[in-house]
Amino acid sequence: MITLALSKGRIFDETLPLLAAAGIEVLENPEKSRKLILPTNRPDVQVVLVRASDVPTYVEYGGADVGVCGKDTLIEHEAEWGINGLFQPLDLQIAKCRMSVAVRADFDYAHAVRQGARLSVATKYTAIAREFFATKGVHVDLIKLYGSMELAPLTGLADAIVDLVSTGNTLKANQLVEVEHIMDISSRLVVNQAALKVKQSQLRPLIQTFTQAVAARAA
Ligand code: PRT
Ligand code: MG
Repeated sequence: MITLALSKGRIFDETLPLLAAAGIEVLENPEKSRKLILPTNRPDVQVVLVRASDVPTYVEYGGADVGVCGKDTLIEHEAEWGINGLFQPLDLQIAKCRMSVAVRADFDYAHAVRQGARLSVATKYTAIAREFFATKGVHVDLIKLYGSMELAPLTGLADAIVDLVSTGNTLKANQLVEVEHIMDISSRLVVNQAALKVKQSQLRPLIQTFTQAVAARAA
């Protein structure tokens, strides 16, 4: 049996076409079903639904053999726990977005940086934010949040946020503007290294088919 860890929402939705390319069809809709283990048309493949930030943990400790998660999640997981026994063979080029710094439209970020001001920055992505501002030589007080980062500058909780942006609509709707592009983000295939050895005959062809499907889409 191969167990694939996915999170509901965009990662699940955007992984489906890649699974289809490998002849794998998930037999239940996670938005409708309450099941956490979803069968597929292949008796030897099942999908487990976990929180996006739990995907690396599941795969690392063998609760799943493979998984799909954002580079943002992988960087934060690695900063907190290290990455042990996780093989990352492939950038799937799905769930694309960018990690950015945003502030209120009336906040002069460039001026604050020039002045060497100390910035308060609210984010779920503390490792990425810490590294980015340290490299830039800007002193920051990081405030850890678990969601709705956009609210922080509006309520005076923080001067800036570090968050993911795709269309930019959420920022716009909250009168925030992007002032730094930290990095581009997409989702990766992650594989348990021990499973890769033990289940080689099942996992290698899967990785190969995914690789071909990603290349075919890019062409
Ligand atoms: O929601 P939960 O706390 O369980 O976890 P999660 O938010 O990490 O999971 P999920 O499913 O929301 O996101 C999974 C992965 O999708 C992330 O780790 C990213 O790699 C990727 N991804 C791609 C995004 C976005 N695009 C994205 N736009 N993740 C989140 N967003 C959010 C962003 O945080 C902001 O609130 O969407 C909002 C901005 O979107 P726009 O289109 O208005 O700019
Ligand atoms: Mg989310």
